[in-house]
Amino acid sequence: PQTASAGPGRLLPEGFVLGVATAAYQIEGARHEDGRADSIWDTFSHTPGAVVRGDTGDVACDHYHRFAEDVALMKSLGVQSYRFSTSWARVCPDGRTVNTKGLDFYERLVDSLVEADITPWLTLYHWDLPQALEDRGGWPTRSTADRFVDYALAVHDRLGDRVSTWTTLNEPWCSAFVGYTSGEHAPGRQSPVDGLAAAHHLMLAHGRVVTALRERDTSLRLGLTLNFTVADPVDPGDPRDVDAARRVDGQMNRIFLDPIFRGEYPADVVADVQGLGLEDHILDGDLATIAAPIDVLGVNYYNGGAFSHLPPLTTLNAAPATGRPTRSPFPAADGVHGHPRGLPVTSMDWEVQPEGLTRLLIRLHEEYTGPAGTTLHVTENGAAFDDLADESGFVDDQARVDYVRSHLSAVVDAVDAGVPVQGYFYWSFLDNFEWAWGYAKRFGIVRVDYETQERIPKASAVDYARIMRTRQVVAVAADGSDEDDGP
Ligand code: GBH
Repeated sequence: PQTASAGPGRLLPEGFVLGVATAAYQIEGARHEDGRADSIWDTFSHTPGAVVRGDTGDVACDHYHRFAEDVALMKSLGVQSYRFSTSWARVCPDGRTVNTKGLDFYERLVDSLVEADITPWLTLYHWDLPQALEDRGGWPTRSTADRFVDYALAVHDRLGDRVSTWTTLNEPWCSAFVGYTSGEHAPGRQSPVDGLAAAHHLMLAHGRVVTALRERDTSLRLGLTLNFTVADPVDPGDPRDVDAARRVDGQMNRIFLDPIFRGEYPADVVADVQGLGLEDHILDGDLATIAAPIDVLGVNYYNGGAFSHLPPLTTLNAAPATGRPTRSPFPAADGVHGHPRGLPVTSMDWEVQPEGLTRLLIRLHEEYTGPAGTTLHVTENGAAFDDLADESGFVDDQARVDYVRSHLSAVVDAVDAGVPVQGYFYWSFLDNFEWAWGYAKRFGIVRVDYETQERIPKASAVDYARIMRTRQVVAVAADGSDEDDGP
């Protein structure tokens, strides 16, 4: 098995937290209930051609009505912490006015988590901007950051006494560059200029909320989640390939890491995007605000990639969900191409490369979080596979079992190397609305039957429950060998 190098059992570090993650638009449904108004994802998913098969989040997993059942299932599996997001459009439907009924839902959810002894981990923004704010310019407009502070404080007013970990943004790279530059996600704009403006205002919104929450309560654990790729040159001896990998690393990873941990945008990225207006948006004091110290960096890791100046011989990882024309998410990486390396891939066509996670965590610690005294959590890691359910709805997803074990083992490797990684959240608890792919891709350890809304734990949920119970990444047989090694 992929985990053989880990040695029999492989214990998780003491105090290491295991959890599961979701996001509001992907699971809640209840589109217009109790005063919720549309977000950019409602508008986008209802736009013909934007999402595979025309799927929308109108009902999704109906979690809004089934949260108690979902929390009970988490508890029965032994989940220690639950990472979820609040929907801005539920809490502030017009982008400004607080809707107490929206907050009531999150209060019910948090109370049931606390009651079940599951630690809530709250994300304020997982891509669902109120449409009312997009109509006023969206993230490329500076005032959206002001509205974000008002919204964050309203959520904190209600839940600050019961939630101790607050992360501002999930993956601002996706919000900015998949939403406003490639156009594959809501709101579907296709502009490098808008993407860069959005990125800066997202960062500003993050820094302002960290500052405001810190002023209110110094005991909160504050941070944000970034998505990372580990970009390798196809030919490390070819300077043009090295430059291709540098651009991807710069425009996906360092464009967020450097302002947060060093108070400046990386000079090479600034040079690459010259003429696209980034500097026009940086006002006095912004960089200091963005660099407000954070306690935790959430790391979302799915895959790395090899990049070259040469086009690949076969196309891979290029097909967007719907075939709708999109552009590159990178504002300044023309002529940069991802190349398949012959690694196994998931049904998203993303390469399975657990050692990339070890390298990423070590690098983050050495270059960014270590010097800043910030700890790390893997806030997302997971895979979609072509799940086949039997008549009872059970999915024997051994590929996902291996995926989780090998990536957890990669995290333990990083801990062994001295990186303070304190937890791991599997993405996702439930099969759910996978953005432009709709319900066509399933990431859950729990299967959702979208006809009946039945939840059926997969083999991967059973194995994850075992890991949470035994604290061993790999099951150990009585003779001390890995159980799956076979005869
Ligand atoms: C996360 O984003 C989201 O937070 C979550 O909502 C979502 O459901 C989940 O992942 C699964 O998609 O260039 O082809 O190698 C994923 C962020 C960023 C991961 C880009 C893949 C590179 C794809 N993605 N990344 S590729």
